[in-house]
Amino acid sequence: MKFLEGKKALVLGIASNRSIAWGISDSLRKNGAELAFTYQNDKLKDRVDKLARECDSDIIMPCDVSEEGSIKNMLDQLSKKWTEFDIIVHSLAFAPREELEGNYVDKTTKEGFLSAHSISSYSLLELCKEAKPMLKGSNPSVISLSYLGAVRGMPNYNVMGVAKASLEANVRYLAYAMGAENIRVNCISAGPIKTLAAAGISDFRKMLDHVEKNAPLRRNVTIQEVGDTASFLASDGASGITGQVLYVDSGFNIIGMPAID
Ligand code: 0WD
Repeated sequence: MKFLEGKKALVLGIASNRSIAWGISDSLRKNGAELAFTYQNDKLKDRVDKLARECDSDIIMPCDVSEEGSIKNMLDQLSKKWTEFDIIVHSLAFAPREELEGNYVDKTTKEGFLSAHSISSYSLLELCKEAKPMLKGSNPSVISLSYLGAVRGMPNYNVMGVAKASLEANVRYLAYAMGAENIRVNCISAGPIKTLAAAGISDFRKMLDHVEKNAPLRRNVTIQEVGDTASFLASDGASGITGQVLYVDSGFNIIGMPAID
């Protein structure tokens, strides 16, 4: 028996087959989970539909977390197919592109700050709040995605780093608040991976090169590796783990200085 057999997972944040959410979906499916998907807008609908079919799923629903009521509407729609489910994958974030380069102080606006926090962090709370009555099963698991910029100063990551710090604190408070109902909440802090969202970060190529040269494993990670870690966190094997930030980054977060050649 596959270790996620009998579990149902809702996945938010697929934009392409390079998305981290796709690596996670592929792994969850291979390990036996049934899947449902959301797409942010009509432009992405066909692409998400095609990827859903690759996972034997015909449940795809619109959800733009920045729109009032969108999460609730999506869950109402889902409840017609599933009365209960086990896993939420929250793999989405946003900050205005022009604020993801240059000096944090000069570039950040109040509007950009608020939208980055609302879409990248608050949406996880709203999702948990609305989905809680449906999150049942042996060991329900909520998984989000963070980045090292939450806890370290980074060039260009700017307001997104501050929003990720909020997300990581949000994960701890959600874990604390929902633990009594046996709902676990964790996030994976992934190393840099070339996706559509990453393309919006200035000098992203240089970040990939830097990790490849300096991380203990001397390479970047893949969406498959992040996916397999998410499958573990979603499984009964991780039933004692909640409120954690788990690094899948070739060990980059532990280094104290760059490699000396
Ligand atoms: O290096 C990377 N790629 C890393 C990404 C390293 C560490 C963490 N992450 C995080 C991201 O910050 C994000 O939280 O992983 C998560 C997934 O990001 P991704 O897979 O790199 O990016 P992508 O394939 O672009 O998917 C994210 C999608 C959006 O795509 P675009 O390209 O439009 O930004 O998030 C979705 C959207 O489809 N999204 C939304 N979904 C619903 N409502 C919204 C929204 N308002 N905004 C963005």
